Formats: sequence, C-alpha cells, structure tokens
Amino acid sequence: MKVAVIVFFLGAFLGGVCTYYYPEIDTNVTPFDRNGDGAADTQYIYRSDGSLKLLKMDRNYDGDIDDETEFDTSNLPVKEFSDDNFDGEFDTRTIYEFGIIKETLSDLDKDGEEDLRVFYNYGVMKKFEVLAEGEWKVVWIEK
Ligand SMILES: [Ca+2]
Ligand SMILES: [Ca+2]
Ligand SMILES: [Ca+2]
Repeated sequence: MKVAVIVFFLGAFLGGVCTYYYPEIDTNVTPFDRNGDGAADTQYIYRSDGSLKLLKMDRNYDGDIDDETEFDTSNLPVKEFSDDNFDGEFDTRTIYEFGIIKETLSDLDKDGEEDLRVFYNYGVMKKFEVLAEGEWKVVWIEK
C-alpha cells in the first residue's frame, strides 16, 4: 500500500516534470535563408499549438544570432533582444505592447548597463532618455 502511494507520487512528480519540460522539447525549429546564400540565417521556433514562439535572426550573416523576438500565442511580438554591435552579447531590449513597439532600452557604451531609453506611443517615438551620473534625463520629448 505504502509503496503504491510512493510510486503514485513519484509518477505524478515525474509526469509533472515531463509536462513542464515537454513544450521546450516539442518546439519546432524551421530554419530559413533570407539572403539566399545557402546558409540559414533565420530560425522560426513554434510552440506545439503551431503559434510562433521565437524568431531568431543573424542580421549581418556572420553565422551568429544577433536578434531574438519572442511572440505571444497570437503571433504578436512581446520582447526583442538585439546585439547591435554584433559582438555576441545582446545590448538592446525592445518591449512591445499588443504587438506594437512601446519601449527600447539600449546599452550604448556596451558596459553592461542600459543607458538609453526610447519611449513610444502607439508605435511612434515620443521621448528619449539617457542615463547620466546615475539618473535618467530627458534629452528629447515630442512637443
Ligand atoms: Ca543566408
Ligand atoms: Ca550575426
Ligand atoms: Ca552587443
């Protein structure tokens, strides 16, 4: 009886673990060659329900991914990470709201800390802020 209970919980636990990891394993990766040079430079990663989960791009065709966009289950972008100096580290983060760009945070001097923020309203640039001496300062705002 006791053994059966333990086996049951062990089974439930393993089932839970497998369910937890399963969607990651099940994701379907489709490579694509945007510039037609014979080398894949784009990957579409789909969820098991068929929706797009991630779009990974090698924008400068050097073989390394430098842009990753995450999508919600309606195929709308949620977050994007980009490596804008192509050194292998993401330095810009873009946040989307209802599929439209809302905010961009960049590490311009590449010291690991974000120092530029750009705000958007309905996808239109509205405000620039830079981090100076530990404080965010508005450098441009739409009048
Ligand atoms: Ca290519
Ligand atoms: Ca690249
Ligand atoms: Ca970088």
